[in-house]
Amino acid sequence: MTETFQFRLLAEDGRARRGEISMPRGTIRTPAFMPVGTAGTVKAMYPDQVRELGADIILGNTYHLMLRPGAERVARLGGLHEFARWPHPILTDSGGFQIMSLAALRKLKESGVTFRSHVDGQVHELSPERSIEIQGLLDSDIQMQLDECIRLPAEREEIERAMELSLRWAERSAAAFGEQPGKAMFGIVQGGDQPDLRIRSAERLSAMNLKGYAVGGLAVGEPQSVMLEMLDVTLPAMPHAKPRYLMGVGTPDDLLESVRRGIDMFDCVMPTRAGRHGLAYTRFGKLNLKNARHAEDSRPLDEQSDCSAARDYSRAYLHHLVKANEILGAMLLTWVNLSYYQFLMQGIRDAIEAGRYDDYVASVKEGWARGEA
Ligand code: PRF
Repeated sequence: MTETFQFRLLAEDGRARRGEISMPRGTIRTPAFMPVGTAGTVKAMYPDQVRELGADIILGNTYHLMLRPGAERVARLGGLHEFARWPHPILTDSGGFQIMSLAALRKLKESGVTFRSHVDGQVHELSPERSIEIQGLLDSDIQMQLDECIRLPAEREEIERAMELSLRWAERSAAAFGEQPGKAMFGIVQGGDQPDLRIRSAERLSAMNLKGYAVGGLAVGEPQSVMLEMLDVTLPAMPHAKPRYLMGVGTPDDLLESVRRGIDMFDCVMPTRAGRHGLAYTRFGKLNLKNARHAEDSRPLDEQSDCSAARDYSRAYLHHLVKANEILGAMLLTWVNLSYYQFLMQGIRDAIEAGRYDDYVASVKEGWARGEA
């Protein structure tokens, strides 16, 4: 641990990177997967359990926490780490993306965005400055600039307008954040599926000399091939010596392919949300526990897993819990999925260090293709 935010590259294999972010609340081993704790909880998991699986950092959301219980209230209660009993690093998203997907009556202006809360219908305003203020009240370790993310497909003019607005908001967010040695504010590259806009966004953000950079506006309706092409053109235009975070991604295959192209950090609701919907991710691929073929299957999901939920409970029992809508079903499958995601990240980090990343990816995909034992 260090007094200041620092990123070190420890090993590289092709474009894949193995690194370490050090900050006062802890060290983040990269490539890292950040479980999503939207409302101050990684749904269906105890904080200690999340930590034990190997998560060095979790994600929180400005949008949800500003509406409920309110940023000022969290600050009065000692900040988000104390409130949620997670003493390790927290990254918070800035709110723009969640407003676009959840809030009603959104109005976007140069100054910021006005919206109606999905909780109680109250009208709120979020500007780049207010977003950074809220993230500060939460005491977030890695804060994100306010940006505008456009769903794909979209017109080039619309993508360009949102990208340019996001660049101006990056300047304002950076000014509001100021100098905070133990924390970081990341800029967000936008530009949709337009290579030249992606490069322009990456270069203009790079010139702002921020502590880290995210790639936003992907996994928003385009095929995986387009997302990977955008990473191919965007990442070389981003600073080599700073962390690179791909927002809201993705499937296990997305993680493998994005790390191959130089991504260091991810967050996604996929393992937690899928767990609450009866889906399990394992070394053998994705399984739907709702399926009747599991009803009398006494085998566990993966008898060799380090995760008790994957090793010690039968598929028949998990099937029953999911069918009966029991809380324990969501808990066990969320545990299985986060365990698999962290297992995958550990494998990724080890393989890069050993200079065997391509072999590792091939062997993981072979396991998925072979299916269950
Ligand atoms: N911007 C922000 N948060 C995000 C995204 C974005 O573009 C995405 C897109 N995949 C997920 N979360 N601020």
